[in-house]
Amino acid sequence: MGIVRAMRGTTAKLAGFAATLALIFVGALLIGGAFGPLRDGDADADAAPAHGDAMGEMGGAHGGSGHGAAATVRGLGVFEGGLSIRLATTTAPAGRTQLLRFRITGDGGAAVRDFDVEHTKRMHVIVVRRDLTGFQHLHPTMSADGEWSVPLRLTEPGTYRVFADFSHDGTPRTLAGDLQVDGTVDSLPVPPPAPVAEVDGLRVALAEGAARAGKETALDFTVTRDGRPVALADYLGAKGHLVALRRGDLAFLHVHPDADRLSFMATFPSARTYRLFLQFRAEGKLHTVAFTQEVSP
Ligand SMILES: [Cu+2]
Repeated sequence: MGIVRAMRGTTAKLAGFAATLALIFVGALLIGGAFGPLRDGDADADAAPAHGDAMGEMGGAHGGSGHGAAATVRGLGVFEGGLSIRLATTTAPAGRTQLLRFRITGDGGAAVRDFDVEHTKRMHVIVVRRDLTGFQHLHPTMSADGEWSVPLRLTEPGTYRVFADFSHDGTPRTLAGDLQVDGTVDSLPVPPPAPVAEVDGLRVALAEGAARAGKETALDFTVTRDGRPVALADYLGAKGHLVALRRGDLAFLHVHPDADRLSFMATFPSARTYRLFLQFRAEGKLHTVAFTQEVSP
């Protein structure tokens, strides 16, 4: 998703990454079952700002180089670079489809209407509950007066983060606001890391590799069925899209895709647990699968 870094010239190459699609996904259920016990400090560890997070700001202006540039985190607020996200409503009913509506406004409160195309779309929306479950990737449509809307159904109560991921005047932005679904919330722990996830009978493997804060990390996925590689169709201009969210504050990470493989380069800004939401198209369907990635100092 939007996850894209705005470097001109590399736009096409990067076009695949980031955001993308529209399947409701209950990550926890797909990842292999049992949730592990919480580690020490799990509950509170994410409340404090992580050391090293300052790095996340460095790439924000997209002046950076390509792979290997400083990590960029976005999506931490409703305001960035003079632009705001304004959700039409901040509450939603459980289990009922309704229109998610919002505007991106600039100075003076006027709606922005001229968005750049990124990954074949002018706007990418990611919705996820605060506990990193219920991931959805949606592509809304814009009315003439600048209001974006898309049908949204949230089955479980809780607080959801709504990310609007787009590019404006050549600069990628991710703005985020909260949406509340009333009811009794059963928060789920983030599943422990597992190298394999299954979705729709497909086996998705994440190649083992240590992830260190501030260091570029390759995230290589393979998809097989019954031990045989599965052909991947293009999805939003690449072989797949990956959204990485940091546990605790749901910082939205830029991930750079390799256009030809299900491979991504990510620089995690801090030691922390991240949840990776991978989306790819195979066998005529869009699939979404999630992995937990631990990043060490
Ligand atoms: Cu998208």
